[in-house]
Amino acid sequence: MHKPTLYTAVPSRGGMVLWMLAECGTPYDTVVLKLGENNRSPEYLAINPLGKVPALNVGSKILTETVAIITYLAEQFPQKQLIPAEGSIERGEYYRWMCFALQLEYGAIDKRRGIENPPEIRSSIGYGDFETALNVLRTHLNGREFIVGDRFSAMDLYYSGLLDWLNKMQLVSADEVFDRYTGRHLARAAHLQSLEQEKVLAESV
Ligand SMILES: N[C@@H](CCC(=O)N[C@@H](CS)C(=O)NCC(=O)O)C(=O)O
Repeated sequence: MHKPTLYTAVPSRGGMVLWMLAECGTPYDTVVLKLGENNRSPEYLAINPLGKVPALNVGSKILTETVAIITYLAEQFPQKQLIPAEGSIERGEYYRWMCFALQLEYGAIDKRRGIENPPEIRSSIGYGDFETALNVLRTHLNGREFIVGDRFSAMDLYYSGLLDWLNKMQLVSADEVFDRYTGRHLARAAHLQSLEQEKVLAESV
């Protein structure tokens, strides 16, 4: 793979990509933006027209959307086994939980805005209602180490990052199942390494 360049900000979802790059053990360059200052510059809008981070320049193309970036990276480094085998049912489950994560994320934002979905909206909006969706995840993770299959994948990385964020935003209260799940994965060496890298990047801007 072409040496990628990560456009990020600290703190931001870019932290998850730093973690993933550390899991892959691949060299990369970084460009650190200051949100609200230079992420809407014409130069950056040419990279991501939404003016958001993270974005990953992989040479011929730019990738955006954190979960797409980490999934792409997982596929680039098959020897790291960070995504279930192509064509396996576990890969299907990986996609299931990938789509579910995005629903949950927007359910959380709705909750943060104090939006309670009335029944007619619940029946058409993908996540239904936030608490029920969260409970589906909790029930799935109860007694499991990994969200799919029997080894750590990029989807565990994404859910650990998402649940950690929901916890910090106080959108999920202290919970034994989530705490055990995220605690295990956030303690991974690659995550700790990415936190150190984030500190360095924060000081560079
Ligand atoms: N769907 C995108 C969301 C990206 C996003 O919202 N990034 C935030 C930081 S975590 C951002 O760049 N905000 C700055 C802005 O919108 O001005 C992803 O998953 O990567």
